[in-house]
Amino acid sequence: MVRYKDLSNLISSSGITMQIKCGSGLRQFVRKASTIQNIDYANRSLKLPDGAVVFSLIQPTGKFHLGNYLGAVRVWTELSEDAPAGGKCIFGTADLHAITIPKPDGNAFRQMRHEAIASLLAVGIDPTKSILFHQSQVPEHAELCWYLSTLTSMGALNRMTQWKTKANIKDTSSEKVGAVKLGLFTYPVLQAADVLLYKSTHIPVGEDQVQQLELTRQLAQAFNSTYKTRYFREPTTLLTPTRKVLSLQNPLKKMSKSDANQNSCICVTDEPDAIRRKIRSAVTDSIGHEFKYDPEGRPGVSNLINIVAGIQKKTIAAVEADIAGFKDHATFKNYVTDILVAELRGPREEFARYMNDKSYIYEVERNGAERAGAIAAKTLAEVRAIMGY
Ligand code: AQP
Repeated sequence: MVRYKDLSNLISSSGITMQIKCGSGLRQFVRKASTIQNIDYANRSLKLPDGAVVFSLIQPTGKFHLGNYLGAVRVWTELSEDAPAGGKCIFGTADLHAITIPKPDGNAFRQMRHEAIASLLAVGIDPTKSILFHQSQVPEHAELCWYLSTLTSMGALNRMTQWKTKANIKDTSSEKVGAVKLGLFTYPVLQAADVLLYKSTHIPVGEDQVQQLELTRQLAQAFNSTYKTRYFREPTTLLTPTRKVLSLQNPLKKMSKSDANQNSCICVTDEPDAIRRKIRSAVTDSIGHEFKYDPEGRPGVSNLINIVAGIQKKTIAAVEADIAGFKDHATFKNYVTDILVAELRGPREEFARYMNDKSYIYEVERNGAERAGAIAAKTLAEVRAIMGY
């Protein structure tokens, strides 16, 4: 896992900076590291190089939450509003990955897939500017995954943290390892195939994906060196300042769609009353006379400050200054609630509108699959030729 501090050091050590502009007038600033770029709202500016291919998926495993929104999908919208010249933005659902955890029945899953597309439209992704599709609609993902799996060592997969977290394994000598399903263990190989299939250059994700994207880069190198080619480019990870939103009930772990305790998550589609109730019950601490950012000493309070900073695109210091006069938890939590309710009103209303228009969602999915499929088919034809098939 990359800690915020390590990441900042890594990024600032590169010393390279890059201007980025967003269509909404929002301007952000990105510092360029060799493999990770940090989107820094405080300095503003966001412009990807010509020809950039921005790619990211989200699992349709439940309602999108604040972590998905602030860590990933809001910036997808911002990037696609001003898509790079000669480049592409490709977003969708990771519905093949979604079945690596306990599965809902077919009808419920169908509904979750629709909801995921409706949520992406609701946060403002325009399907005329971006490709929006379901991973399962493009069979080339699975074929490239197979080719890449022949280049992936068990040791590399064993070092990945996600399968251990999802299977609740702390020690790899545990007996529980034998019961882990192959799909969960090899999840990062499919993820590498997703990214490389579109020759993606920039991958906007939350912090939990950093390790898997490093494997993607290694597999791109392994393919190139095995087949003596320069075919695959190594993609750059794009991280937002709110790259890790924590559970409201246990601020030592990340907010997660599949968390059994739904009070741990604020969903993008939550009604104001639900947001108020969840923030009121959010775990904080007993210090009520001041509210400061201190992730180790005060993780619950810090998480709420981080959420506000993410929504308002402010620095942590600016949010601390705004709340400096607060003298009790009720005032602090009401402040956070009001900001969340105002921010999520638009996406909630848009989500309801799209869910009432299923035929439009089908059309978006069909059109997206056709466009994604055309790119994927070309890549796979080239990959097969390189490999000698
Ligand atoms: N808590 C988070 N903070 C910041 N970013 C987050 N993301 C997820 N959780 C947080 C980012 O959202 C994108 C989509 O995530 P995903 O659904 O593909 O997978 P995930 O990371 O496993 O998300 P969840 O919510 O925890 O899903 P479940 O519970 O189904 O496994 C990614 O870019 C991710 O980094």
